[in-house]
Amino acid sequence: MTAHLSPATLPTLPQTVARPGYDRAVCGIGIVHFGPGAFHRAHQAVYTDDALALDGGDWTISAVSLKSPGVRDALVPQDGLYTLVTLDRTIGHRVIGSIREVLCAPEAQSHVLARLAAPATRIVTITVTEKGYCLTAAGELDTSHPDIVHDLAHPETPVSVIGYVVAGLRRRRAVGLPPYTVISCDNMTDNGRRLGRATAQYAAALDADLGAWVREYVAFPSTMVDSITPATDDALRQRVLDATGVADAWPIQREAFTQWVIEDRFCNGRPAWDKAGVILTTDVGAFGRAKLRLLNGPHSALAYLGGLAGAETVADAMTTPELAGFLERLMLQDVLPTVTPPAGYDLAQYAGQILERFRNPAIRHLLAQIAWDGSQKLPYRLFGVIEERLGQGLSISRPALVVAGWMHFVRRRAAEGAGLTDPLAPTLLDIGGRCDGTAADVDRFLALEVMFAPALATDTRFRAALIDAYARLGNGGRDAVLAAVAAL
Ligand code: CS2
Repeated sequence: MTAHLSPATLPTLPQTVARPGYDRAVCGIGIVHFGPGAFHRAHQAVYTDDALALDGGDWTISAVSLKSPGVRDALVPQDGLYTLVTLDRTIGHRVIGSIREVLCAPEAQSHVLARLAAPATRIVTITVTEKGYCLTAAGELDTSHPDIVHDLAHPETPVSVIGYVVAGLRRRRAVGLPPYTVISCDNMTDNGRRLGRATAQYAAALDADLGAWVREYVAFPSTMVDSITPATDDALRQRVLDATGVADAWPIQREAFTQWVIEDRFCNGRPAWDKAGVILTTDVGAFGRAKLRLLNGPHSALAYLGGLAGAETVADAMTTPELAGFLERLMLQDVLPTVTPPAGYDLAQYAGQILERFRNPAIRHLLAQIAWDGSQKLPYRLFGVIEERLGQGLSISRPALVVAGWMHFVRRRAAEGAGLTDPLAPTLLDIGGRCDGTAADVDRFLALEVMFAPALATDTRFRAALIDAYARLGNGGRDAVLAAVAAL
């Protein structure tokens, strides 16, 4: 019979499998994490695992899913343990122990709120993806978002992450406890500032004094997070079973490269993340913009243009010379000049390293995964580049081709009757269904106010570049797309 990963089977693992270097039983919970998907378990939980091994402390994690019970069901029987596989020239296997509690919020609401209000909780970290923050295109709290409408009416039984964060802060303030630091680990420009502003707006809508207290006492450091983390698949589960001899219900895979930069602003202590390789700095914005524009933007470019051209994974797309050439030109000629390098950074080298990471043959990173939530991702990844280039009177043909690629992608999904993973899916599929391949399609998309802020949507140069790019992509089929990327 197959043995399963658990504290009892840890000692039976082969020596080649690293395991927690600290006594899990004595390290209390100090962090509540919302959104324990693959990225959290590949990234923050791993840095915390390292920090616990190096420095100890009560900094283990209570991992809270806001919707689905899947992670809880997989990890509770394993006492929170899971295997991390790093895929590079050599393959690494390691069991991570920093998650000590796994909750599914809708089924454990009072437990989650009590955990947030506990004196020992000193940090809340968040990976809920761009859409989970309920922000408008202008970056304000979207008070018409159904989850926010719900939470403002029922603040003690929230459903949104901001609702939970504030419900916990409110309880702490009521009993005179200090707040926790709240750390967004999602791919958004100035993520801490945006989250801080939206949280204070929400708190003030409930109670003006609470809003003022949040503004004054709660720290929302901005972060830059980076590690390519393809979704878990059956091949990974089998790989883990073969390498460790035990079955893991939800192992995680990622590249060996990892980076976490955090603005050094905490209001209630922190683990020894610095000893674990986290960069603590006063200027995280430069790191964030460099990464969003040079890694995530090009990733989305491959997702839409590569996907239309029939490639399945990032590495596959990178073996198509037309796509790889376009990507390199996009990064070096269009994006790079808009990025101010963080101190000590050589941007050309950074871009080269990213291209190398995209080529990693050990990783099967599905373009379909990156294509999710385009309406949420593209503004952070690409629109800043476009706006700055327009501001300087520079060409935006290549970035516009990526946005037009997304439009063709939506159109194709609608035509095929296939679904879309995007919070705007119903609207997008409706637009896609009405597309007829003419310039009018571009206007249909540009009318999406939640995605295109007015200044951009009404910029005639942007519209003209999109119409040109949309036409260059023809019917959106492989030949047309490869010809279009090769020509730019
Ligand atoms: C990707 C990111 O899925 C996506 O949209 O661009 O998840 C990317 O792999 C990570 O940000 C890398 O750090």
